[in-house]
Amino acid sequence: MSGARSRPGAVLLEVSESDWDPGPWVRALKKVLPGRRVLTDGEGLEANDAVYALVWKPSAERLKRLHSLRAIFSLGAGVDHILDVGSLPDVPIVRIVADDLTARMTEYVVWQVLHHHRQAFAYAAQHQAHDWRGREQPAAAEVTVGVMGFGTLGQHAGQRLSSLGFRVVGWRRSAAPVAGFTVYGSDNLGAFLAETDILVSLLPLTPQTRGMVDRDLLARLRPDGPLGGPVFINAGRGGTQVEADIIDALRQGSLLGASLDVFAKEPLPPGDPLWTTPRLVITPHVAAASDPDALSSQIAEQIAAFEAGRPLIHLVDPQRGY
Ligand code: NDP
Ligand code: OXD
Repeated sequence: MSGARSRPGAVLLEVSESDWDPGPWVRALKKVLPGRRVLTDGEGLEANDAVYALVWKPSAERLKRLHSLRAIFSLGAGVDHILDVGSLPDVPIVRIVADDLTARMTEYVVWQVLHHHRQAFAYAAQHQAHDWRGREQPAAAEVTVGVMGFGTLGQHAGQRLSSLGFRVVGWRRSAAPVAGFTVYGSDNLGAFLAETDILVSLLPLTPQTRGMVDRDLLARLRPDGPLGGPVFINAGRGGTQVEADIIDALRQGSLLGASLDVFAKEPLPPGDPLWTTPRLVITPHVAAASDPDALSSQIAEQIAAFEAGRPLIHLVDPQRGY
């Protein structure tokens, strides 16, 4: 017993993605958790002793075998990949909230908003046609960006977009106010959409948000804004969108443009019709990658605080789904 006490509980990295390289995480974690075993799934029976599981798309079977487990850490900000596993051990689930990840997401959102605002598709076509003509360009202040999922990432991106001059409104479950922004709650979706020219979704995937961005929702965006039509950007989760409806809206022209970083099925299959849909930017779920060096120290600090009897922070509410 005393021997077990003197040896700090092991950490298990459990990631079921075939092309995932655990090396950078193992190296970063060993630096910030000196003296602690950092195991990967390959370590078989020894892995069953892990006290903390650091996971991305974990397997239910593996989690069930961790009889000493005290907490699960998501290796990302989202946790649908954990909650989807089904019956989970009854331990706290912690997600990533970190400046590095937040800054990366804001970069992506600002990049895509500017891409559509500055008419990048139209100028790319003009370039191909050697067509030297300036297009009418609305000012940022004339354009309203509506951020669905106005939480940690949404508010930070919203602040940066505001400082570029865009009008930014937020939509969140609680409708809790955020200084400097108009914030709508779940029961005010219609009013939020009606004034939105560029819709940015940073929603988590939950039973409530699954499939919510469909043709009906897209049809409620402001149709006659200064860009000539609405735009949709999704860097939250692909399961929140109905991809056939986005394809139709882009082909029919009711959607001026779209940017998708996340998809119902990832990797996006080679023959998927999204690949050939016009005025669509596709990126392979890279909006805000989890950087092992930037994020490991936060996980180590949480473990140290927890073992010193202080509460874990950034806890997930499994009932709410995020
Ligand atoms: P937060 O939990 O801080 O924010 C989530 C927001 O969504 C909150 O504002 C919440 O409302 C709102 N929300 C949740 N459910 C509903 C609902 N049913 N109706 C209206 N609003 C709702 O999460 P983060 O901002 O840190 O992350 C958001 C998501 O971004 C992650 O869950 C993940 O899926 C995705 N992500 C994607 C990455 C990528 O590379 N593409 C990288 C990192 C994250 P309230 O504030 O009232 O609780
Ligand atoms: C995350 C992600 O949730 O990368 O952090 O998708």
